[in-house]
Amino acid sequence: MQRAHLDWPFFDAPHRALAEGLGDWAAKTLHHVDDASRDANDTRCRDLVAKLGDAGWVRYAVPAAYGGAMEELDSRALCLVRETLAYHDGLADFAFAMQGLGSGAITLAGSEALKQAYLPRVAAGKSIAAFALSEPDAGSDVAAMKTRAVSDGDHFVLDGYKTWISNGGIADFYTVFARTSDEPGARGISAFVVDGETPGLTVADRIDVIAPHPLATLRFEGCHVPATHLLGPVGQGFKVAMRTLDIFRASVAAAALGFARRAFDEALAHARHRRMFGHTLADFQLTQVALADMATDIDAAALLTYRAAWQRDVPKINATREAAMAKLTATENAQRVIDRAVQLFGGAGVAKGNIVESLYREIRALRIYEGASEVQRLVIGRESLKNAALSSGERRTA
Ligand code: COS
Repeated sequence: MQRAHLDWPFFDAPHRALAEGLGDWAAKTLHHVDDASRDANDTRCRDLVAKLGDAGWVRYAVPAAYGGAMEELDSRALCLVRETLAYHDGLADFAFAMQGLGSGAITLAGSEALKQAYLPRVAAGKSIAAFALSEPDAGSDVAAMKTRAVSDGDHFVLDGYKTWISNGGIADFYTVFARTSDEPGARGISAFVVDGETPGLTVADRIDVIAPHPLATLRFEGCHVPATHLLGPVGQGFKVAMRTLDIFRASVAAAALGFARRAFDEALAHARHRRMFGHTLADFQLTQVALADMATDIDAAALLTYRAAWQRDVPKINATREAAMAKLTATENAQRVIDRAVQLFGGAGVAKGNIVESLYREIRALRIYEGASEVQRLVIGRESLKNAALSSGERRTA
């Protein structure tokens, strides 16, 4: 994997050391695996969480006070880890990402007791995390969720369904969002930590997708969750979800970047060695045009991704718009890059066992989950209008 971008001014020395150390470890330890059965895939996912935990890489998903590697959740480190893991093994990236997304709301909004109880085990890879936001009738429109959490004093009682839950069925705990009041839209939603073994929480269905990973629909039926497991104040759950997504959306961009870089490297190697019409594939200008577009798509995605991460980490300016731009561009560009790689491979590009074939399936979901491309456009448009209103307001009051 090329590392030239590590010289960019977005990074500090610890980031460069992280990318190099993880890159060397991943090259020795990981590899893309095709189409395991559901059980084998669950087992591999559990093993990867443990392996990444033992090697210390999951520590980047948690702050230092709770067993993490860096003082605070560092977007650039999260992105570098995901980019590197995705390059080598999609399921390893998934395993790491879910530790971060599943525990992110605890880091951002959990009580000290919850942080102490959950985060060190997440960082060590000893506890598997999951994020339960979507519902059958509330995907992009999160505020339409129907799962209810009713207080009975010491507990909240949860009833409803959550779907498309990554790690559903194998997680040790879930960050669950549910409606605690009838206030309209986003206002009546609260966030909770729910242990996987809690009575009343069951797996209603497992979902098989084109790039297999643990995924399920969860059913909550009279599921009693201690009131102390509330994340942030009652009614603030929507904001907790959005703040969590603001961090992890940039890391989805980074994962897409890792997949794209891998496809590009595979395509370059293939083009340099594949002979046709008395030349190598790389000798044809048509091939060079394809490679040029791939390289440019990759750099554009990388610049937006690390700009968003840097903006959150260094000047600490709200990066909602920048993270949305990064996710939109990196996932759409990666889909194009991988598609071109498949085309350069010809028939071999769609054959099982070829890495570009698995990347072709792997990338598709990233344009949908954690905010579909359409939602990212909505976020970018709204933020742009908000900024325009703010600056014209400033001019009027100046
Ligand atoms: N950080 C903090 N607060 C935020 C925020 C953010 N990034 N985005 C919105 N909010 C706040 C708003 O400021 C608003 O607060 P007030 O009521 O105090 O004004 C509140 O949250 C509601 O915001 P908004 O009106 O924008 O919510 P909408 O219901 O219109 O939803 C979208 C906006 C579509 C952007 C949101 O539902 C979304 O991101 N959907 C995709 C969800 C997703 O990623 N699903 C995948 C799940 S993980 S696989």
